[in-house]
Amino acid sequence: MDDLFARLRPRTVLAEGAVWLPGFALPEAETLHKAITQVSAVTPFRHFRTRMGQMSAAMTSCGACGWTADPSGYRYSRTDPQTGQPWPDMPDALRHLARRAAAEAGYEAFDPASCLINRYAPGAGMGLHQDRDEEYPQAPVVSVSLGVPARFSFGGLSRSDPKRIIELMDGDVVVWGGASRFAWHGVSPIRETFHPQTGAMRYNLTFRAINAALFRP
Ligand SMILES: O=C(O)CCC(=O)C(=O)O
Repeated sequence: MDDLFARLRPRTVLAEGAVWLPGFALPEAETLHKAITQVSAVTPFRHFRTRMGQMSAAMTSCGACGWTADPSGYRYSRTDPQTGQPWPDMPDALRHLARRAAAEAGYEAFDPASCLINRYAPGAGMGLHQDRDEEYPQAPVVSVSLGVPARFSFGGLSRSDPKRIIELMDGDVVVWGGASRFAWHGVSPIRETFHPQTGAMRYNLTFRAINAALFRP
């Protein structure tokens, strides 16, 4: 049955430098859920408020720095503005998974400095955007999906470029770097459905290498 599923959802190149690895993280799902629980017990999920309004996905981070947002902009910081403490270390299981996925997609040297954890309740999504805050274009973004499915749009370097729309399932990984590092992408509002481990929620882990000169206290 698993083999059939893998054959129906094969490894897929989405664009030059961008690879979709269906089910890649599934064997580690249990460990990943534990890691999310541990991290969020120390640095709770929160909805950042930006110039555009409150983000619908709740977020937290682990690693040497974490992504934060407020009405003045977006940045990576060494400490969580909510707790005033450094972000928790990135659990080894997360780092290893990200490195293995990057290598599988052709990025052997990837070493993530940060893991952003997004939690989507039904109706939450993420508008089309590019990941530009890292200033480390040589490293890819590694994105791991857990829980209920999501419709993911992946386009080109211009906002108006045609988009590939794929259904990301529990355990799927997408890696984008090289010619696709600044591809526009987004997540449609999550539909009301159920997953045995996450209930109605979807979690997404995005791993990134970041120019350390940018870290703010
Ligand atoms: O949730 C996802 O699949 C993508 C998340 C994302 O685009 C981001 O964190 O920048």
